[in-house]
Amino acid sequence: MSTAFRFGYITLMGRPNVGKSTLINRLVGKKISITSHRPQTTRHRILGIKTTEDSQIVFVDTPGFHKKRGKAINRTINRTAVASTQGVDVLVLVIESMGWQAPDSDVLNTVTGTSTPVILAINKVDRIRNKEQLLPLIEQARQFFDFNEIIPVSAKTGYNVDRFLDTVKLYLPSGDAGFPIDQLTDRGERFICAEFVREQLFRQLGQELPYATAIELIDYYDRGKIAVLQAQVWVDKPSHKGIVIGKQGQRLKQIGIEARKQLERFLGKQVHLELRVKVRSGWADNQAALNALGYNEDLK
Ligand SMILES: Nc1nc2c(ncn2[C@@H]2O[C@H](COP(=O)(O)OP(=O)(O)OP(=O)(O)O)[C@@H](O)[C@H]2O)c(=O)[nH]1
Ligand SMILES: [Mg+2]
Repeated sequence: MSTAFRFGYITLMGRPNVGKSTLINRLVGKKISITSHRPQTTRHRILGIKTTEDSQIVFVDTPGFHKKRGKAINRTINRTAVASTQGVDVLVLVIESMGWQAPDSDVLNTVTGTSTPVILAINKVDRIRNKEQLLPLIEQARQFFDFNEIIPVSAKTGYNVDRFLDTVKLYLPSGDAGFPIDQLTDRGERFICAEFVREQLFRQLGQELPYATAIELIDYYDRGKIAVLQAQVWVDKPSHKGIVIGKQGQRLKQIGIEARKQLERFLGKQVHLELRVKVRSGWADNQAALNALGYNEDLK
């Protein structure tokens, strides 16, 4: 008889920008979820699947929860974040090593009274020189909540990520793998390709503009050695269109170049990417547009 194989779901929750998606990518060993220094980069629930000899752990990446309500898209993103904390085996609250902030408590408040084990991951410990500096933060965190475990990590360098994995695994029930062992995510190539283009909007556009954009993948053909992708960048206003395109098309070109690099790495083949910009006024506050872009699928 085989020893107990473990299978279960672990949600990474946290305020925007603490490094949830970077941590998922590190855990899975491949970039499946986009990251940027801007808050609310992640807009969907994305599964990252880690299969080891004795377990299959399904990590659930969630959008950063923030209290401000804003447009329909912000409400949908928050609902997705909260819905993703339900029905899982373990919750991991991700915070930054630089200190506990009020929005960390807001996230914790969304799971008040939960009977699910809650583990605290203190991320970005590469940002502090001396690990002893963490002790006051750990003490403070203990007073806020009775965490089952507190584990410092760096998603960026990989510090302590193996120990994190070994520890969280112990909280999973025994059970057979729920996914094929070579599957890394529940998301298809089309979704991830559109996300890689959106990542560049988040990384390359200034101020509020990334929040007023979305990506629609129009076409995707796989021609063996080369993948051909056509994507449309949705913007909210005609004035945004000019900014995204830039002087003599330079901005859009740069977005395309960087997105293509990521896509080629992800798909393992040459990519031909065509980008167009389209004005869809008010899309971010329009439920039908959000449905068309798949923003409500995570809530079904
Ligand atoms: N120094 C350092 N930076 C990190 C680490 N982990 C993530 N980052 C950076 O923090 C920023 C946010 O990372 P993300 O992974 O996009 O954060 P997130 O929590 O998924 O953010 P949202 O999707 O917006 O909620 C990026 O610039 C990352 O490169 C880390 O361990 N150390
Ligand atoms: Mg994210």
